[in-house]
Amino acid sequence: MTSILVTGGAGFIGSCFIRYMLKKYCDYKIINLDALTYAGNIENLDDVKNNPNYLFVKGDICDKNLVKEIISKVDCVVNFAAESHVDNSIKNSKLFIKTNIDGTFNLLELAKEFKIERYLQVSTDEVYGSLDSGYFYETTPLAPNNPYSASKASADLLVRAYYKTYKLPALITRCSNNYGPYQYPEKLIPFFISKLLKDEKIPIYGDGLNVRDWIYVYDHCEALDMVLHKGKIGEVYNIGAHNEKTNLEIAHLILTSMGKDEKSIEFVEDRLGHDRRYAVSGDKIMKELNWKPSFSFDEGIKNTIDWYLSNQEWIEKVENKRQVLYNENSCNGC
Ligand code: NAD
Ligand code: TDX
Repeated sequence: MTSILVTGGAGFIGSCFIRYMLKKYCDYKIINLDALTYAGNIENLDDVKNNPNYLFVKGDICDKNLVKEIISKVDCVVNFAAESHVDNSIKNSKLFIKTNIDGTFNLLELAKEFKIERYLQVSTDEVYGSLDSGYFYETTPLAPNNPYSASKASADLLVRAYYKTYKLPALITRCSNNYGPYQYPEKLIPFFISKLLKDEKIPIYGDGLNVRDWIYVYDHCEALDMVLHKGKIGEVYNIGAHNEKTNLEIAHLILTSMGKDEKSIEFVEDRLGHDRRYAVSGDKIMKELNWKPSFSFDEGIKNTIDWYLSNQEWIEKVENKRQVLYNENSCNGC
């Protein structure tokens, strides 16, 4: 394996993965195909843009001709590209169906045609739905509860079918909630930091007791590298770090770090179909691939909050970009 197509590499996790891979494997070539939606920011990879082993291509994973041209030049594919925000999917799910399902289908078809060595689908623990106690295992039935997770589960099923039917050498990972630098400030942690920087209140959905299982983005990328190289073809691997926190716990932690108190909290209407708790078992990847997370939650969250506080220009820039794209795409008078 020497050349990899990474899709969605200008986003939060994809950019961390590309940086990680270029640093670790100095003989690998990486092509980053990204449509640069509001969530994609090419400057996230400024530090590697002159690396001779890195090439950026602006484009859509649904574009058959473009993907064909790129796939014919690589050995493997790692698919991060997705619409990734649950609240957006609840407002309008159309783009989620297009990118997350049609886009994956396009990649799978071409990966089959060009006999790709390995295809890795970066999925999420949200496909398992919600659970009150215990953990999601790789054998837990899929039960997605919102349009985002339904689109990711659909993509997972297509990947499985391409492995079973065509022997496409595919793997799937399902990771828990990521946090870290460069996450678009719509997701809980950067959104709350961005609000507090503007002296605004932070909106907690419902009672704030929903639980998420947090993993530092670097650890996720390390696990993806492990699965890509050593994972057994056709298998699913959960990735998690056993850091379960309620949203209120996360809110208090951020408030304290930023010298604020609970007067900055505002309880708002609950998210529709709001999953109560996610918690993945990482037993399989830990036992079979000998992977475990390196970052404690305390260390990871400190790095993360420090990064956003030192990179407020980045927050402003990406928030402005969404506004510009929104204005360009909105239809006057129709
Ligand atoms: P993100 O929204 O930050 O990045 C998505 C990237 O995909 C952006 O750069 C965007 O421009 C690009 N993109 C979107 N549509 C595209 C298209 N049609 N063609 C090409 N590029 C396109 O998302 P993220 O948080 O980095 O998540 C990456 C992947 O990991 C997603 O597949 C997501 O489902 C999965 N995942 C995320 C988390 C999490 O906590 N964020 C957890 C588990 C799994
Ligand atoms: O303003 C908010 N207030 C609030 O209470 C926001 C943005 C979120 N929340 C709650 C909803 C969730 O219980 O915080 C929790 C986390 O919300 P998100 O950051 O939107 O993440 P989540 O819905 O858990 O999904 C995330 O993890 C799985 C990612 O966005 C997905 O891409 C990933 O697959």
